[in-house]
Parts: sequence; structure tokens; C-alpha cells
Amino acid sequence: LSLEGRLRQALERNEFVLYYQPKINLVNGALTGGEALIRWNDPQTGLVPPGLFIPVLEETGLIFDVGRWAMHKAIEDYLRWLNAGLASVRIAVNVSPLQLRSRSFVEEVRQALSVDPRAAAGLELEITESLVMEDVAHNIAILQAVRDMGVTIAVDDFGTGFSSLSYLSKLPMDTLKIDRMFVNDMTATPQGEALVSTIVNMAHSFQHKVVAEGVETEAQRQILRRLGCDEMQGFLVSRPLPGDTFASSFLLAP
Ligand code: G
Ligand code: G
Ligand code: MN
Ligand code: NA
Repeated sequence: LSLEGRLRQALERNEFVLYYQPKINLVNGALTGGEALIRWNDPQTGLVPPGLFIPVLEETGLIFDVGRWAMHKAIEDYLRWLNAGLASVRIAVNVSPLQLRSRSFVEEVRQALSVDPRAAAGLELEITESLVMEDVAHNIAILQAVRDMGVTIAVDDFGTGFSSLSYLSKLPMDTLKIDRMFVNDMTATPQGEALVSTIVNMAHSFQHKVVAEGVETEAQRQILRRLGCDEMQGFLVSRPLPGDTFASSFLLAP
């Protein structure tokens, strides 16, 4: 079977799984959310990371079905944790550029949320920066429609695209996620720290929350805290975890 065929089968056989990586408040350490990261539990080779199959899903159009599955699964997990009395924090789901471009996207989000009136408060969508800037007028309308349902929007991998400041002020978005490359460069050169500081201040001037990705060291955490960054995500807090482990380790009862 080709990789495409095996991925098609994986969807039918329910072999995709969501892992969750916690995000915490940089000042008080409180959990603020979790990012859902897909893996393929391939019976032949074990757990396959998304970098190896997301491009194939996108090339074959399977991303629409798998992306829909991921959104539904994240909402299902969120509601199960909520019903178990665990803390309610938003779960962020990554959205492929192709999904956002599809005409039915807003309706699909609405449908995924329709299972429970509490679902919208549990969902954040992560859109990569380069994508958002591709067709700004169209994307503003899509993101606004989703936001009107109560879902929040995070712009992912910030700093890797070519955002103009005027667009950033107009986008219906809540959170800016600083790409881990900048977090990594922060300690390498003085310019690196200045760059992150500039991003944090700019985001705050637009009332966006700022999350640093890929935080691996205590030194990075301290710098980010001093620069006023709001939240962090990365191996320093935790690797992405299976849902049950994420819930038992991080979703303490409120
Ligand atoms: O977990 P890992 O670092 O291997 O994830 C790599 C990338 O795969 C992430 O940065 C993310 O953008 C992408 N990714 C993870 N899960 C999903 C998903 O459900 N949908 C899409 N479109 N991309 C995802
Ligand atoms: O959506 P996005 O591409 O931002 O997904 C985050 C990816 O980065 C995931 O694949 C995750 O496994 C990975 N990741 C998360 N935390 C860290 C970290 O602290 N360091 C590194 N190198 N990678 C990380
Ligand atoms: Mn992401
Ligand atoms: Na990212």
C-alpha cells in the first residue's frame, strides 16, 4: 500500500491520536491551555510525528478529513475533562492552510462546536503566520466569523512569515506565538533578545497575548519573564503528552 493508502486506512481504522502540550503563565506558573499535536499510531512502525505525514495529507486532500477529525477529537477530550471536573483551559488545534481556504471551514467549525454549548470556550485555532498573510481580506472575514462563535485565534510560528504591522493590527486574533527559532536565538546574541522584546511589545500594543514556543531552559524562561512575555510552551514545562497523562498531570481540579 502507498503512504497515501496507508494514511487513508489510518483514518478509517482510527489510528490517529492527539497528544497535548501544556502552556503555562510565565509569572505564576498556572496552566493556561494545551496544544493538540497529532501523531499517527502506525501498527507497522509505531508513533509517527506529524512532520512526516501532514505534507502527504495536504498533497492528497486527506487533510480535510483528518483536520476535521482533530478538531472534533480535541473538543471531545475537552468536554470529557470538563465533565470529570478538571480545570477548563482552552485546547489549541492546528489548522492547515488548505482547511482555512476551503469554503466550508466556518460551517465545519460551527458543526464541531454544536455538540455542546460549552465547546466554544474550550477551543483555540492556531493558524500559521505565513498563511494568514496570503489573503488578508478573506482571512479576516473567516477568522472574525469563527471568533464570533467564541473561539480564540492564535497566530503560530510568528516571525517566520512577512507580516506587515498594519495587517497585524487588523487581524481578528487573540494570541501571537513566537516561533521557537527566536526563543533559541534569544540567548545566542544581544540582538536575539532585542528581537523578542520588540515582538512582545508590539503584540501588547495590539492587545494580543504572547506565547513563547520551544522554551527549553530556565535561563530562557527568566529572560522571557523579564521581557513581559505572557505564557510559555516547551520542553522545560513538558513534552507533548497522551491525553490521559496531560489531564492527570496538568488539569488539576479547579
Ligand atoms: O508535534 P510536532 O512538533 O512534531 O509537530 C510538528 C508540527 O506539525 C507542528 O508544528 C504543527 O504545526 C503540525 N501539526 C501538529 N498537529 C497538527 C494538526 O492536527 N493539524 C495540522 N494541520 N498540523 C499539525
Ligand atoms: O504547531 P507547532 O509547529 O508550533 O508545534 C510545536 C512543535 O514543536 C511540536 O512538534 C513539538 O513537539 C515541538 N516542540 C515543543 N516544545 C519544544 C521544545 O521545547 N523544543 C523543541 N525543539 N521542540 C519543541
Ligand atoms: Mn502550533
Ligand atoms: Na509553532
